[in-house]
Amino acid sequence: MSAPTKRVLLANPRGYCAGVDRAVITVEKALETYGPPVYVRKEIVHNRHVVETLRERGAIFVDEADEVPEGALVVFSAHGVSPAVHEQSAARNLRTIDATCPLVTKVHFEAKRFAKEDYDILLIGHEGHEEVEGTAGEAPDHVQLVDGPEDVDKVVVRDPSKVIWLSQTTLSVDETMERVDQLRERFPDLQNPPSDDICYATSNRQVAVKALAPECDLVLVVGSTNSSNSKRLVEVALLAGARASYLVDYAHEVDEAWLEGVTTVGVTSGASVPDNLVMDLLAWLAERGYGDVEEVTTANEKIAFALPPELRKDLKPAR
Ligand code: 2E7
Ligand code: F3S
Repeated sequence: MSAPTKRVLLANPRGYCAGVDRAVITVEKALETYGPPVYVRKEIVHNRHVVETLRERGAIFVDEADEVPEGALVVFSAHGVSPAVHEQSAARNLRTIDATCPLVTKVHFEAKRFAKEDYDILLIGHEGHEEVEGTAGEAPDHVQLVDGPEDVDKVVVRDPSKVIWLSQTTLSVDETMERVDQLRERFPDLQNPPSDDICYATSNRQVAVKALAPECDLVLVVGSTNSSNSKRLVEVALLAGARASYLVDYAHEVDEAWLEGVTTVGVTSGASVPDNLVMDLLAWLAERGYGDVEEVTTANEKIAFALPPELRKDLKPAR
């Protein structure tokens, strides 16, 4: 009997979202326009390769604004910052460019609006993640973080008829809905956000990996270990029926033992991952007999965001 044909199912959409594209171009254009050094508070996006490449071009990554020399230029990462960070930066006379994704800014507005209306805000998200710190920082007196299922019982609200949930943009859609159901059992009047906080890119990448996972013996997700949305893709793939799934930054991190007995390999990547890393992985797989690649398309993304206005005003017009 002949061996079954080895193949790759390649998820589409995968990789860069509009917010990442905008944030990475922001740092590149800031370097071109003002010259190095350009300071960046936190990783501009959670991808090792992107950060290392920008560092080589003259970006200096710092953890906090107080590490930036007085008067220097700093870019805020795509994950957003709290008002306290804006204040710290103003106190040090920093020139700032805010690369916060507009879809995160939208969640910040929601937090501010519902805090002003004196709601208790239940923010579903991962403790310690920069995005959650930024959003919660908009209304620290009104926001309670709900991370795992065990946090639901710990929530204390002042008025159960005035409670709303908001979320981090990069969560598992299904897990978040489970958490909302659990919260609603405790607070039947719990209000939904005015629009989805989990962004289009997060949910589209999860839909795509779900579509291919049941056919896969192995799903490889390209992404970094600190990338929330990339990690979610591994979990979603496993829950959708992939027999195994792993996160790798680079093709060379794939363990050849993972391919033993594998006919179909699914491939996708997180929203912070440049597609050349996926192409490298496809080449690596082709060298091992997985040269037949079929794309599984579940959405056609066309969204793009304008660059931050504070950068745009200094850009030379394109000829
Ligand atoms: C900004 C936001 O950089 P990432 O890997 O970030 P996560 O939040 O998934 O760790 O991906 C792009 C991105 C996603 N969300 C950037 Cl708020
Ligand atoms: Fe924005 Fe979603 Fe990307 S929040 S940075 S579009 S993953």
